Amino acid sequence: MKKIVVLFSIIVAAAAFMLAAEQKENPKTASKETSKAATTTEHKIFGPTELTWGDAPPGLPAGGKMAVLDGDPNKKGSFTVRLQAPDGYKIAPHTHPTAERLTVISGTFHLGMGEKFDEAAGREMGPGSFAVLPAGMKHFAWSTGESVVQIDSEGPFEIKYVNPADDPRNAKKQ
Ligand SMILES: [Cu+2]
Repeated sequence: MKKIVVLFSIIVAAAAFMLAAEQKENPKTASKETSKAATTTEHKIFGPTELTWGDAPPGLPAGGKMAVLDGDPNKKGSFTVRLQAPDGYKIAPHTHPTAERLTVISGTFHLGMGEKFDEAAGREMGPGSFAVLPAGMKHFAWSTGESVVQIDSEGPFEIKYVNPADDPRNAKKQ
């Protein structure tokens, strides 16, 4: 009986030692992972006021703000961003090479399918509304009042306008 107790405590001690060693190693591997980004390795919690907002990427119309919550939309791998769209913000018909998942956080966002911008063909999406758009599906969107939409997708983020004249990147070149 005594032998079993001794053996058991040795096992427990060894396990505790191994756990401690692993915990010591972890911060190193975590920082290595974040430097090459793209994969989710970090635990993060953000309150709605703790996001860092910047201008939306040049492929989206001016006036939009974007916050990166997870991943890096410029790199390969999953990412989560939020887009803050001012009143009247319009994104002309376009496609993405990967599926896009949209969740409305606040305000009223509208989404329509097809290659022609047509408000009558759009669907109003209030807070809590969700949409998934398969890769390559033509769609357009607009905002009435200021809205915030969360986008979950796979990077690198790309947007291809049905009509190249709608691409704000082309307008900048002229
Ligand atoms: Cu889109």
